[in-house]
Amino acid sequence: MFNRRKFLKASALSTALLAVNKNSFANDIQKSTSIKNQPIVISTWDFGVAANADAWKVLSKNGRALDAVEQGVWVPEADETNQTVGYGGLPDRDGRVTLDACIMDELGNCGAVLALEHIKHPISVARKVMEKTPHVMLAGDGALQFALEQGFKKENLLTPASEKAWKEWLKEAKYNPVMNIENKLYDKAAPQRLPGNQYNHDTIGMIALDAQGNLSGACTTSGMAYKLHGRIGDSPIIGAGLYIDNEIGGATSTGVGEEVVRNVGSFLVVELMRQGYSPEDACKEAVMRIIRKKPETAKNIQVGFLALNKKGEYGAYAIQKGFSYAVCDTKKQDLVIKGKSYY
Ligand code: SD4
Repeated sequence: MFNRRKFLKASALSTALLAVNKNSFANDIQKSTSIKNQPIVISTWDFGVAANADAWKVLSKNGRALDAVEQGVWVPEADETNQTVGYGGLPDRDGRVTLDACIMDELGNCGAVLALEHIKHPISVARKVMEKTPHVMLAGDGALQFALEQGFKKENLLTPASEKAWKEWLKEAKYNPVMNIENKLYDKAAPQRLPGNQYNHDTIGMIALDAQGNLSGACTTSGMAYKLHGRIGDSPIIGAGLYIDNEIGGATSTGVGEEVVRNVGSFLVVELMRQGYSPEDACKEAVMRIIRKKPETAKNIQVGFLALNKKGEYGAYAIQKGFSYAVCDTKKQDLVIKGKSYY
């Protein structure tokens, strides 16, 4: 029979245990941060290597993690051969390149732009939203107007290669937004994204820990190719595509954003690390939530999480095989790791 006193005693005990766990993790962190911090930067996909290298230029000079992540993700944003981030990104179904990005610092400040057009570096506009306005997010025309007021240049972001791919798609115009070619199902749907093309991957999410022991993160993407105009994924949503808590760690995601938003994925990963999960286990549990809720959907989509904790430990987990991430620290500058996956 249900015994209220026993129940209260048991829940008080588990709260106490939780408090002990939490404190021991906090103590561990304190110990590790009292040692001089080793900077580290991690980011999604193989193209993260080049992005990390630029972030490292900041971190290796004792620079701030926030500057490192902004500078790092500029690399894929400016790379026209990368058709999933920034300039050269594949357009929406109306042929418009709309970009999503967000940034978060060690103080919990954050900024984001949603469906921003014509600006090559949406991450820097997101940073301006964070630093120059009392707001967190600006969308569409308002985001563009703000960017122009801040001195950003208006550019055409649709490159001939992306325009050609879109026109190919228009022939059938089948509304089957494609993402993550490592899932074979998408090879047929997106023949321009064939394996072997090192730039055929998606969003860049980057997290850095600087020599002062502070964390920051950035996430930037052109989103789903041929999406409905105005569709927003997880990438510019704080808590979904990116989350940083300077006491615990940071997380970011890539893949089908709708499932990440439904589960507030990156926030979940950070909260699991707060409970004592390792970065990889936290990412795995966040992936398992998606799989448990929608096992049939999950079979055919990719979602990957990547996390870094305050001690500089990192890990990742994805639904499908093929998710990779790049790591750069004092020991190795161009490490690419294949993330573990459920399938
Ligand atoms: C989105 N999560 O727009 C992004 C796209 C992505 O790997 O990350 N693809 O839903």
